[in-house]
Amino acid sequence: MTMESIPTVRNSAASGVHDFDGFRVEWSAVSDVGLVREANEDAALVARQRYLLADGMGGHDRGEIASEAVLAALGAVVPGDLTSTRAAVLDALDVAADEIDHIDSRNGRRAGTTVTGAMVVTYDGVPHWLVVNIGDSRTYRWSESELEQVTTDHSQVQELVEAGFLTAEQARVDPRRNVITRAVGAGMDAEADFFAFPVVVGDKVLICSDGLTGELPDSEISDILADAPDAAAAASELIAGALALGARDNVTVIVAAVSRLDDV
Ligand SMILES: [Mn+2]
Repeated sequence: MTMESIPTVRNSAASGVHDFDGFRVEWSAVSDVGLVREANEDAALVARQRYLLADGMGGHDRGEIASEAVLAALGAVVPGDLTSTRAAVLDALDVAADEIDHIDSRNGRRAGTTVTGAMVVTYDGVPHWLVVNIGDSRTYRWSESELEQVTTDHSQVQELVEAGFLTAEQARVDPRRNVITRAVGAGMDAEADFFAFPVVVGDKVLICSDGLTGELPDSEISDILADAPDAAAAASELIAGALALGARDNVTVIVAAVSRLDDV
């Protein structure tokens, strides 16, 4: 048996379709270095029923190695029912954390990475999105023209929002917005949050790094998802929107749009 080798998307774009259980997921992933950073420490990985994104940190290639490591570990999880997939994701995160802890850090910061994304699993026999998150990359659900942030950021400014000191919009532009409170590696807490919701025809799932949400407010993200004719157009317009506003960080997006297989 040969292992499926899944290339990551970094400084590149990829798109395709996955069919399962009467549904079609049309997906597109784009990862751009932005206009200020010299290296792209973000990466995305898409495989059947797996839509994953990581934003690495550490400098001197360490961020790239860390994001690559967590995506390789999670990309190897074969989605099944919700409970077993969740357990497999936790095991894969342990493997990745161990690997990232061993990345050389003699001349600088310890390597680490955020990770978020969605896997299609079954729950009570019904296809569901299982969303995982560590850090301040985000997974959103766009449903019936409404954009909902599924994940909760693990960041200092999110804690200030929850304590009532900042509004979400103030947090988005606050100078402390890059301070995260959980990560895989970097000597940080790597506890993962999980969320689940049914796969619904017409929904779009957006997975993105903070390089998108630091530039574009949710209202503009929602408009782009509403107006774009397909997943590839949505992904490239989101990236273009961040670039137009200065793209001070790496920008990576995955858009996954659900349709009924009978309709295509
Ligand atoms: Mn970032």
